[in-house]
Amino acid sequence: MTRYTGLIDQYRSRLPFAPEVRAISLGEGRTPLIKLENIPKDVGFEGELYVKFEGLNPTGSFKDRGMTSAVTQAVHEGSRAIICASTGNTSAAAAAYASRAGITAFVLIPEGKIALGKLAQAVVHGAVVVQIQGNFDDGMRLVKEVAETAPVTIVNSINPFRLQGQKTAAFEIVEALGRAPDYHCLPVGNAGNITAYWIGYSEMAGMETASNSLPVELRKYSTAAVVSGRPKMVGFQAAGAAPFLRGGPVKEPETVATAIRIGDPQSWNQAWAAQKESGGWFDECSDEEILKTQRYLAEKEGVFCEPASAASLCGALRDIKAGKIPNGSTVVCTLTGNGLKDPDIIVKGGLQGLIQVPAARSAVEKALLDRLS
Ligand code: AN7
Repeated sequence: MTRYTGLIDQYRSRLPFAPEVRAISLGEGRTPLIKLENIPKDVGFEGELYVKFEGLNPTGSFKDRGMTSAVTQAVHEGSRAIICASTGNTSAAAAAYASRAGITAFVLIPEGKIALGKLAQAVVHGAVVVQIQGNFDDGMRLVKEVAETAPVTIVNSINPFRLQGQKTAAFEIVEALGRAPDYHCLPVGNAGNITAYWIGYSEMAGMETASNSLPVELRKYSTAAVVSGRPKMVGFQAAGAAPFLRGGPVKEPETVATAIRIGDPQSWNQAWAAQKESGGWFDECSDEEILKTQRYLAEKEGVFCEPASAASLCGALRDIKAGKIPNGSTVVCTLTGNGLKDPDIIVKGGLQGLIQVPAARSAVEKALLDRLS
């Protein structure tokens, strides 16, 4: 047995890091690919339906994959500070990896629109938290402006090292299945993750993609084929924040899934390339559908993801029912973040199953028996 030390050590030969580059890691990656059992039966699906549960990364989201590589590179280049705009998860990861590296994290977050757990994470790890009176897109614009002069490294997904780390999720899926799935479904906000998976799947198949944002001269790593074939990439957006469905930026994005409350995705071209090259599509889910799917997954399978993450399964199940994803297919949905980050959303939706009784044996027994009959 060797101790798992994170995805850079695991996949260094397939990443743009020389052997001597010290990895800044919290043991991210190696998340479970859970095969759903009850939901496929419930909807009459005879294929294989998996969720890649990225909520089990160290800070509770897939951002840790991108942050280990972005911070590793920043430290390697001698940077003393990183900066990002965030709807919450990027800032949580940036804060944690910066503290691990002993550098400063500046995070710009939209006031009042991030899940409380994520805000707590940024604070507890000692990031400098700047709440702006604007949304993520405003924050992203400001980060780019400030970084022109200030000595800080941007760790949003416009930093190509972010996507390099995130592509490893596709590696893990291919290794687990022994092949690429037929369909891969993701929630889409800033569109970095769908781009990263497509880069990862393409490299596993030894194929080129126009989605790769890493400058060619930095691609000193193996892209040797491991399997043949790539999945169709399917991206789901929240209906109130769906620029890929509207054909251009959305000025005032609004959704309960605050993680993907983004109107002007930075990886616009790369995500379109992934969709076109793979033969996939974009679609949207209403807030109501998203929250329903979040609960359905939690109740039926024991997996608690955050609202934005549920968009992938929400759309996949709709496309399965419609036959757009044929019965018998192998489908993977990425659950990007952990439901524990945002307990408010569940409490607001109503605490079904909560019974109040006096502290007496008879009352508790009656409550049990009523529900077993
Ligand atoms: C749970 O944290 O953009 O399409 O600033 O937190 O790669 O942006 C978060 C995005 C999906 C969308 N699910 O991924 C941020 C941020 C969750 C997320 C997305 C995010 P991208």
